[in-house]
Amino acid sequence: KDIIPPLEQLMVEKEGYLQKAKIADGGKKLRKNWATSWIVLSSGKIEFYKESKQQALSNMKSGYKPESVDLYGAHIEWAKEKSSRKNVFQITTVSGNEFLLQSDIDFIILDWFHAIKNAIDRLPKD
Ligand code: I3P
Repeated sequence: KDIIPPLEQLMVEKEGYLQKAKIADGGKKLRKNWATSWIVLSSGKIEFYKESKQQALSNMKSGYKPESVDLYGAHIEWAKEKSSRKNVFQITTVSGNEFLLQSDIDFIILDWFHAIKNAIDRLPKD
């Protein structure tokens, strides 16, 4: 048992740190609160960890679960008007969750934007 790693771990496409703010939950607006998040993109989803995944895995004893975002039917768009910060894009899920992601470093945010957009575009549309 547990010799084979979970399939999702084999399918990680991109991971790294970004600034993240969740601004709506199920369509309900939330107070914006930027924080650093460790972000893991795999085929149909994004996971947000409050710490690195490595740290999170070693803290599993507390039943720690990352916030998971279902990318099926999700939208991604640049969101210049949603923040005073540069390089902000928004992900909106079918369930009405809205996340802003940001990095001061242009190539980092561009790489993330295209990786997530490609992941969404590859998913079946219905
Ligand atoms: C918010 C905080 C955010 C800011 C947001 C403020 O204040 O300063 O960083 O977003 O602006 O309301 P508070 O901490 O008191 O909630 P940006 O950094 O993205 O500009 P906003 O209300 O214009 O979104």
